[in-house]
Amino acid sequence: MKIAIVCYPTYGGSGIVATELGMDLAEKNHEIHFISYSLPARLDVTLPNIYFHSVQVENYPLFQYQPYDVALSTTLYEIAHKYGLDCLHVHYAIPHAYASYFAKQMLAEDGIHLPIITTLHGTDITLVGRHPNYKSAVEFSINQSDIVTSVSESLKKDTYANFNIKKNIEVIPNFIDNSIFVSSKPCCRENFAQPDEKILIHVSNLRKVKRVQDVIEVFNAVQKVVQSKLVIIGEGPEQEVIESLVAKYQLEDKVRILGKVLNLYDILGVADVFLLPSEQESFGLAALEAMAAGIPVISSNAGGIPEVNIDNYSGFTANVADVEHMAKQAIDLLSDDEKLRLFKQQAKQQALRFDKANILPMYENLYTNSLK
Ligand code: GMT
Repeated sequence: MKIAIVCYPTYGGSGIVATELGMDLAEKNHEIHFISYSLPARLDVTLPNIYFHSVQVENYPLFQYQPYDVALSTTLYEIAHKYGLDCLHVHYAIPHAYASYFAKQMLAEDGIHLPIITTLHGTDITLVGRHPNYKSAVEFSINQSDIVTSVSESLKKDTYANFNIKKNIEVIPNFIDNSIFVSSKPCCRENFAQPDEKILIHVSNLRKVKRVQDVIEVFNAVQKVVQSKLVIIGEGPEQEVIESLVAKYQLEDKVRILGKVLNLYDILGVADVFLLPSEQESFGLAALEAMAAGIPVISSNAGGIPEVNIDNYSGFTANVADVEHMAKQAIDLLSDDEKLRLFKQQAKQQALRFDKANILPMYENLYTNSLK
């Protein structure tokens, strides 16, 4: 099939899921057209069956805000004409579902039917999407999509609770290619910790919703009992919060902030515990990636996280902001090597449930159904 995928190109989870999905579909001989304002971070455009089309927005002085939605619907309209697309899969409702509705209407004027599949990812529903400035347009464009999916049961529930949705929402969880972790060799443990130290890790875009202050609070409590180091991967607006807490607790020698890294999966492999204390999280792709690398997750129980991280199996969950409980869970786990070994195995087992071999056919079915 000829499928266009619209996504954010940045390091966020929705862009990663869209990119991995497109590359896997291309490997299965579908023709995949990625459409975004710049090249998606993980996209390998040298692979067969992959095309990338950038959305160009002219900088016109009259506009205080450049109309990206208009440029996106124009690009979609043109690509659909030029390549004879079978369907369009948009990731993150704002503004992708909205722009695709207008592309669909323009194509309908030319006698072309282009089915739209919208995948809801998280804050497009739980945070930004329900803001009064966006809500009506988000609700409208979800209802106008031919097929709607969400990445967790929790997000599906939130969507029905926050919007007047007249469509069935199908849950298709995010996925991971576990085979990558079978052969990958953890790199450079010695660069992060002494052999007798444990390593805790956090990966995110360091936004408020991630509660990075809790990452430091938990680590501060853990390092008083268990010899350990903390590695933080990612960039974002809350970096200053991290830095000031690190200074407050004098943890400069024990915390490394690496920024965005290219070899995330190799670095994940050196860690013993992954921390994800988020305030909201529709799924928690970063936790799934950690589990696939054999790292147990200590997380909050927000949103869809408990669908991914099973309490007392692949790791532990606690109430949002309960740093004391999270620290205790981490200390218990890191102080018992036998238990840690078992939880590492169980984390890997749990990640297998989300293997791409199980999830990809669900999307392929949707595409086929969208043609009916
Ligand atoms: O919704 C966001 O905050 C952005 C989005 C992204 O692009 O990173 O993250 C969401 O989608 C991911 C992929 O489906 C999920 O793993 C994240 O849990 C989700 N983030 C939130 O719900 C906060």
